[in-house]
Amino acid sequence: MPTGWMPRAMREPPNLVPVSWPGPVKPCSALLVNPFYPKDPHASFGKHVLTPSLALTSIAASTPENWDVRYWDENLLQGPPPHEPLPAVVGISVHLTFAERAYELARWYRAQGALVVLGGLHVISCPEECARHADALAIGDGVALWGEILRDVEQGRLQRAYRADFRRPYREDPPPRRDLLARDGFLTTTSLIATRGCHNRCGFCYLATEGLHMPYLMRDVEQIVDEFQHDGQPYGVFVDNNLGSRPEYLRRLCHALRPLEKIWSAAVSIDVTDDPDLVREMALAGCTGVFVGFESLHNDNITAAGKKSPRTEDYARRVELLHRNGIQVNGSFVLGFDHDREDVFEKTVDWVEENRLECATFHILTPYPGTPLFSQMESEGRLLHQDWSKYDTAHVVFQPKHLTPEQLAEGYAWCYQRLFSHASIWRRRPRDYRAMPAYLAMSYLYKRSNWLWHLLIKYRLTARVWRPLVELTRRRHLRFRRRLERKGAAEPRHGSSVVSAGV
Ligand code: B12
Ligand code: SF4
Repeated sequence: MPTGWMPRAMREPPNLVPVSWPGPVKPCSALLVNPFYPKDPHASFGKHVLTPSLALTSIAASTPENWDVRYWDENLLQGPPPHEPLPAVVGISVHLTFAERAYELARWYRAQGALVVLGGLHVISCPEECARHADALAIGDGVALWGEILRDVEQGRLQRAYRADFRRPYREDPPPRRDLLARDGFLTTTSLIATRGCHNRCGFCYLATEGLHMPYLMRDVEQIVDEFQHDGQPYGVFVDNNLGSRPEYLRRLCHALRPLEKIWSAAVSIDVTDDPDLVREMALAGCTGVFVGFESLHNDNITAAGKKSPRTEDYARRVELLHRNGIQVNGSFVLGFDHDREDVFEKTVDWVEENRLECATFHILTPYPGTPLFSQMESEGRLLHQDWSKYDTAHVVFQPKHLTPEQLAEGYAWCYQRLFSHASIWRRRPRDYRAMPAYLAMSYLYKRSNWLWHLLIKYRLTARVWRPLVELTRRRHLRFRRRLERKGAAEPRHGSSVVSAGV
């Protein structure tokens, strides 16, 4: 893949027309904005349109009935968000990587006379910084807060900050407003969330952020089935941090999903393979791909991160178990841990190829503010800067122990170059020749089409291009399931080929 070239639309946010005076606002109207973030030149530009975030569609669902709500995702390349007529309230999601753009949008809307509410992960970890750019902050679960905020606006008593934790049973939450998403603009609009939290607390993960209490909560499986059915798409993506933290729940969910005859992918930790029967249940329920945080192939790195995980020597056997059940594996690897040396890059990609992982995602270790990793790096004087826009796991923001920052950055780029090369795609091809055409089509579309992605996104062609491949995959998967049901255990083969997108 040409990693140097990048269309402007993928690098820079759309221009905001300067405004010099406040205009009239449209009462009881709200706009929710997902800000632009620059895409990683090494990874696939298509990533954003494979897995729509559920943050704003979930909040939109709790909008009071007398309010209008609109949704705008700047990453869909349709220009700047609307401002005429001016919404009374603009809600903006803030993550550290796009915090600067969120603040720019906040300034623009406030200058015109709209009230700006900021929410999202960065508001939870850095509330003081965010408060300078907002009329109100939503710290924590936005679904619990959004309705209250809008009612307070109506009554002219907006507070500076609203707080809600993530302990409330969220089966009461209304289904997300997926109807607000551009249906043609995404591979699927069916992002689903069944659980919140994770049984692990890895020191580098945002779930370990100080003050964030997110116990593992599960929604009723019937709610998930209803939402999946109602959105009418053949493929769904679970955006849960870890769908497999409670195996018994996952089993119940699989039983409920099985009759739908749809396909789906989810993020799980590799210990989901402790029980081969559960893996089979997943396959029979339509799981065609898992996103697995292997993190590292060095056991000392896993131990230092505080992750409860099987030994890395056993990863290969577990990957094979998933493959035997027709489930493809997108492995996530973090580079730059304290036990990583110069050979980490080659060793990791060799392992990915040996085990024929259909996809892999690489991340440079990134200390998110508020996490134990951040405190450690700060106390050891190893943070290079606090420019949050570079805290995107594609830049080196700390001093690695056994590598220079340059070696880490180059090694990261090399990993993607090799993974996206023709040779690597070929080496990782499925053993089953029947799975090959779809695998190759999807790999080339996802990994080698960055020259094309901005056009597919801008002209809303994503669904049109992917849908036939998704439907082909679903049908193949149904045939595979019938064989699996008959045999009781699957023949060795690779899964169907919807890229199980992960972060
Ligand atoms: C879908 C997703 C994506 C999608 C879409 C991203 C997007 N911005 O639109 C894709 C695949 C493109 C993606 C890419 C990346 N992602 Co991502 N992604 C997710 C994922 C899996 C689900 C998000 C979601 O829907 N959550 C469910 C909703 C309901 O929860 P929520 O987002 O927290 O929102 C709640 C509150 O925060 C609040 N809230 C949020 N916004 C607002 C706004 C207002 C106005 C209000 C009132 C409230 C509010 O209310 C919501 C309901 O309670 C999360 C993991 C997770 N499970 O959350 C990671 C996650 C957000 N991603 C992460 C990362 C690191 C990335 C990447 C940097 C990875 C990479 N190297 O490519 C990129 C960067 C993209 C970017 N800058 O955003 C990290 C962020 C860590 C951090 N501290 O910032 C997470 C947490 C994963 C992880 N475990 O580390 N991602
Ligand atoms: S297993 Fe994954 S989601 Fe769970 S705490 Fe660790 S990094 Fe976070």
